[in-house]
Amino acid sequence: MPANLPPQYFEVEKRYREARTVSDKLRYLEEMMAIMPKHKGTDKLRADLRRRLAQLREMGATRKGPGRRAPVYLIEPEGVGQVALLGPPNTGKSSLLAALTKAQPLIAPYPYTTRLPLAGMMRYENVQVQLVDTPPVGEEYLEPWFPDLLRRADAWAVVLAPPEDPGLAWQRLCKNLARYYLCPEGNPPETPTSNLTVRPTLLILNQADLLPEPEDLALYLDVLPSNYPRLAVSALQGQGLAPLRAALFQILGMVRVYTRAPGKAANFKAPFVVPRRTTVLELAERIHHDLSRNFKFARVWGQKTFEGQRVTRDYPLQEGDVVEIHG
Ligand SMILES: Nc1nc2c(ncn2[C@@H]2O[C@H](COP(=O)(O)OP(=O)(O)OP(=O)(O)O)[C@@H](O)[C@H]2O)c(=O)[nH]1
Ligand SMILES: [Mg+2]
Repeated sequence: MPANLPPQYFEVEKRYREARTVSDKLRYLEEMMAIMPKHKGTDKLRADLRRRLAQLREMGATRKGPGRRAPVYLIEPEGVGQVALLGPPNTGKSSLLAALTKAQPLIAPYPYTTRLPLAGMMRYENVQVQLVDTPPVGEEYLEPWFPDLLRRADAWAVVLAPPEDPGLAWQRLCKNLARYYLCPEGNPPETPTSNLTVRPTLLILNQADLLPEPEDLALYLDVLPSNYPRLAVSALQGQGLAPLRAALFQILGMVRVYTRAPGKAANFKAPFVVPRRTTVLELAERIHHDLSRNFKFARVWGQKTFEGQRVTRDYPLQEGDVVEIHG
């Protein structure tokens, strides 16, 4: 047995042995490769895993015809948007993914458990948001796919936890991200840089159950910058998860609108999810080209003031609007 295999290797290996599908087996083998330390003692095992990977890939390829399977870190976007969960080690990123979606990530009391990203779909009322759990961001070098994954995400949710000072952890994280030209929106680097990837960001203080006194909780939250949405939650006890679902949708900057045909009721189960400030004409264009070409006016029933009022083509849609387009 090669020396120094970390405990999570054996957990993943167990899942690998129990996996029934080729794609699950592939996923766990890739995870085992990522977890395994690279030194002389693991050379033989590494070669053995590589051989098994090649065999499995071949099986996968013959089953699905030509073309290679995409690597696990290329996550196909699904749902109305993708939010990456990121942060320092052991804060509960994987626990949150497990609490909010049906995904089953590895969760363990030691740091650096997650080695590869894993996606899950989170339901929020009538929409699905894709969450991606990621390996921890520490001082060390990030594998190239990691910043790429963060660039492809629509928004980021930073997961912090006591007892570490979340203000300091946040500053350290921003510094680490800046090395890869990644910047949470509203926190520009001191030296202006081009090629920055800026993403709307939500701050989550997880493990709030460890701070049962309200004043302690307030103390921890207050050190986080107030220009970001800040939420205290507990993945373990399920505290604050309903507002977190809403916040994870809202950070995407989208609104839900509903269409109705004249004289018919709107279908509230199937919203159009469009970026904030989308105009009613842009919505018409999205539904059908003819609808925008023949656009005359629209009627809007809104949450606040509108009750079937006529609006012009440049009316910016609001969350919850019901729209009737007249051509
Ligand atoms: N008390 C408490 N413990 C939690 C909570 N969320 C997670 N934990 C525990 O914290 C430890 C780390 O959880 P993970 O979900 O693996 O954390 P992670 O951020 O994914 O860790 P890495 O992948 O290593 O970065 C586990 O022992 C969890 O059971 C929480 O809300 N409250
Ligand atoms: Mg994890």
